[in-house]
Amino acid sequence: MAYVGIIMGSQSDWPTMREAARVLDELGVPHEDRIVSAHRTPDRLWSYGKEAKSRGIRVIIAGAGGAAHLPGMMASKTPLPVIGVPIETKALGGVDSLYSIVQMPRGFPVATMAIGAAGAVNAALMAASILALSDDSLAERLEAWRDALSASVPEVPHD
Ligand code: RP5
Repeated sequence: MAYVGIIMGSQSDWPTMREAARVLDELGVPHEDRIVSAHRTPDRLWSYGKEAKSRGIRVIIAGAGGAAHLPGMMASKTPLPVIGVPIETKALGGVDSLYSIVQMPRGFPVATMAIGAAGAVNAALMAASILALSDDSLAERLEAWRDALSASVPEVPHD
């Protein structure tokens, strides 16, 4: 059963959102990956939001670009924590996505990450850290992942 739902507004978001999927795979966190567009498939958004919790999903990662309404609409529809990933855009560099996702009205939060691939990776780590609160084995794997990243950073720069 998937614990994390990775959703995105378009197939074109997958190269970014796949980074979240990759990190969840590394951490052994089961996830499902779906295209759910706030504008093009609103009925799919509605039913996904209505059913995610009862299907066993615990955290939703939502990536969208431009007029990026998917994370916010999903936060309105589900009590689950929603982590938003602003997709980088050609026209405005992803600032449009960032502002669309981050400026939620009070009452319906979206935990908004950085623009692009860094945001997708961090969304996966944030989802994992939420799940790790009630999963000691995952907490250990997450700590090891972080330690490995720290160990990979050289102390001295090289040419
Ligand atoms: C948004 O529109 C999607 O999240 C995507 O980032 C953007 C462009 O979508 P495509 O025109 O590439 O399908 O809904």
